[in-house]
Amino acid sequence: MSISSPVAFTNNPDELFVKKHVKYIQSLDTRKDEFEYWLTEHLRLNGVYWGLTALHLLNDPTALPRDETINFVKSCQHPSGGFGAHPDHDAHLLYTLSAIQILAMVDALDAVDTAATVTYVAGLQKPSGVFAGDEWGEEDTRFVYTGLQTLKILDRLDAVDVEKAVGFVLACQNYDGGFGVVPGAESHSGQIFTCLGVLSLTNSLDRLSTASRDQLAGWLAQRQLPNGGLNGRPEKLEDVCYSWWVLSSLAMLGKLHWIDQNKLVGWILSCQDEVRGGFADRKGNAVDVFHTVFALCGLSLVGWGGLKEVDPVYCMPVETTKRLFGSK
Ligand code: GRG
Repeated sequence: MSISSPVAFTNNPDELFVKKHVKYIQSLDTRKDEFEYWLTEHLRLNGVYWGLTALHLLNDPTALPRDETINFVKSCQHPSGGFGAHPDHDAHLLYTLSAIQILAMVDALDAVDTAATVTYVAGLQKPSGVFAGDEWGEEDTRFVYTGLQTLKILDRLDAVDVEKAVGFVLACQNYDGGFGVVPGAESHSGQIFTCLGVLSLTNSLDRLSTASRDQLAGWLAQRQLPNGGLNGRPEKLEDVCYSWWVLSSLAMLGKLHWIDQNKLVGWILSCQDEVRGGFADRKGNAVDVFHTVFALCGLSLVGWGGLKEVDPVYCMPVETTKRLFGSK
């Protein structure tokens, strides 16, 4: 999905420390003598996806070595077809999507057994249409999105019951227009992203009425706080990652201009580490790759000059989704 915001947005390129962000991401895999590196092993494959997406948006897609990246992804695949976060970790849908997204970005989907991946993902759909995250059974809208996006990239949505999956997502919509993890659960912008993502990638957004889409966009616009930052739900603190979950949702609804983009950009930029690179959840806190990618995705969605365009449905560069799905 390509987004053009009706708000003309101008930026000063010097305010975004592009080279420092690239260096920060490259440094992440060289910190094997640090305790924190080993504490985050359970997120390694997600971390590679976040870092690689950020590097694509920063116009430096080869800053991570392609062959090593592919070999690492391969080493995380189980005979079941699913992927773990690290070799010898259990398979889970969250890592399986990251693996397939990484391979899609480096154009190497044929490096792994994708037929087995389709069988793994399809086996996690339940009679209600929801997906479980793994064999242990936690079920919610995050896994409907991760399952369906994985299959969409592999061009195998036919392997599951898409109508039932869409029905489950629609049943998660609340009286305030938002969506939660399961029917009746509190609206949260992270879940709104996953639900709108499912509706978008299955071409079902029109299953929401115009009034309901407007109500939802209004709820999302209210996530902007006086300092310009966005929170994930009412009465909560702002966090840079909502520059993705909220903005991508508004983009899917065609309502990016319902927030003050200049104010948001100023707030996102204040969360950079100007010395080491990377973004924190809030100004002055420690940076990490999760907040770094979603800060850059937010800047990309509002059209920050010099960044590559991100696809609000797939959270990958538009260059990749165009190659996969053709221009929309
Ligand atoms: C491909 C981008 C992409 C995602 C894959 C896993 C997933 C699909 C989506 C997750 C959506 C989600 C639930 C995002 C929210 C993450 C987050 C910051 C949760 C924090 O929740 P709380 O309750 O924070 O700790 P608040 O801000 O509500 O206090």
